[in-house]
Amino acid sequence: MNFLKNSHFVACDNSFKDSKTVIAGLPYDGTSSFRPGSRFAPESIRNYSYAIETFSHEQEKDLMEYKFGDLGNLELPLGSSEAVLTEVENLCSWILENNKKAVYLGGEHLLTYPIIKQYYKKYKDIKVIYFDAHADFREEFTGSRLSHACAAKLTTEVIGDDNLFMFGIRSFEKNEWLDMKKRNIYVDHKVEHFNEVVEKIKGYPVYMSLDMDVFDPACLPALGTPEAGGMFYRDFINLLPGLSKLNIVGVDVLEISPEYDSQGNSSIFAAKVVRELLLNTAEK
Ligand SMILES: [Mn+2]
Repeated sequence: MNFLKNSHFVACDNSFKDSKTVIAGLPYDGTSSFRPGSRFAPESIRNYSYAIETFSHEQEKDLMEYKFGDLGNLELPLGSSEAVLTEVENLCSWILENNKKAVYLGGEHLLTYPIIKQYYKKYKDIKVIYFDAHADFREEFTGSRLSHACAAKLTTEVIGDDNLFMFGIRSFEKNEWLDMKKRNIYVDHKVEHFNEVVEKIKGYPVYMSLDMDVFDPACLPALGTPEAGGMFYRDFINLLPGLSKLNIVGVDVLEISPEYDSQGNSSIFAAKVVRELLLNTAEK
């Protein structure tokens, strides 16, 4: 495994050994179906992290008070999805063996699949909370099952239908809709119901997959596949008390395409979300 490192997320400057939670960039967008470029997001989010405070008044915690590290970007054999997924599995396995929590910065949503495969090896009772605008439940997309359009379906193949909890989904292809209904997949458009799920899954190891297109393109326009009708920043902040009751063992933040970010708003928005998630999972 090789890492390319130009900078680190603000205040995440501890060594891997000393860190309790590590950031890892996964610069892959090989199956993006509309506006590629999420491979550039990890570096962009890091750069913009210097424009925000390390302190969150929402959680009354400061990044400086904890041991966070940033591995940089995993060097990936771009061009081959299979080879990329193997590298991501190797990275994830190594982080888990060392008992670290991780915040993965993508990159596209297919990356969740190899990550979940490794988490499932370690935690057989893992639950996944999946925030997205899109169902990602296609059987295949343009001839391949290894596509970001199939990420949620691939996740259920690893953890089972009952262990996936999807929020914010507002875009379904007809067959996805029918398949998800038939299989009784948990899908809720109302994040207000999030706390009911929290009560159900607290005590279990939980992985959080956050496709940033769950947010409304009005506040976060630089996305691979923007979709009207999404969450706003305040909706996310309202999730934090629930999240802090959960045993979050890993997080991914995906699908920002910074080439469309002419004002930098989307990366700075994402940097603030990452700060809150790091602090939410922080242990001293
Ligand atoms: Mn999506």
